[in-house]
Amino acid sequence: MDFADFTDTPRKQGMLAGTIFFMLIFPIYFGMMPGLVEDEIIGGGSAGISASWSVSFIETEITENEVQTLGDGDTYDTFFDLMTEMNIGYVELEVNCNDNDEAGPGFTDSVEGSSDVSQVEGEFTDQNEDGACGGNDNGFNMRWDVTESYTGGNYTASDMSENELREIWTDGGLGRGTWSATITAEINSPPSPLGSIVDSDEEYEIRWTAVIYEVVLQPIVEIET
Ligand SMILES: [Ca+2]
Ligand SMILES: [Ca+2]
Repeated sequence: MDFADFTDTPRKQGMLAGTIFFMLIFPIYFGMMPGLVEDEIIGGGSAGISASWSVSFIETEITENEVQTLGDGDTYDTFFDLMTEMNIGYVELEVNCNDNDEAGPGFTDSVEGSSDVSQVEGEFTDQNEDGACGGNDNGFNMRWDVTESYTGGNYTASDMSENELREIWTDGGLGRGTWSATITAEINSPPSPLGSIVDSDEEYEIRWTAVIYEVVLQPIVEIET
């Protein structure tokens, strides 16, 4: 049997071409495989390769709402137990109130709040806020970034590896625990000619929100032509 026996029909020529193709391709394929497999195991993807990435975030909110009616000088302690397997972007406390118990302006109720982050994992700074219950200002907001500089906005990262990006977009396990704050009501009432009290209390809506996220990294492939 000589070489002509392999090539004397178009079918045999095709088979021979296919055989040569795989003889060339397989060593290249299997030569690359260990590297690809290693990256998958160590870094969850192409760990060492710097490239451009589209960075985006899939967000979910964990919320807790309550409404408390407080009289002048009353205080109320609110608690938010936060536990999640996902990354925490930030935690926010909003206290809203809208005093419409008087006809005119001048006796608007207000609220003060001070946080207690001592039962939360990490070094967070306590905040003090206050706000009137009317006008442009209904109540107050407090916010703590758990992942540094978290906005949730999409962007393009250049010359970064996947691992470098995943190190940026992590909360480091912080922010878990019990967030809490004490709010104090201030009620203002106009003097009534009949001696009765026009306004004696206010309704305060307390809303805790934790924005948690999963980071989505997509390589941007540029094909040079
Ligand atoms: Ca009032
Ligand atoms: Ca009121």
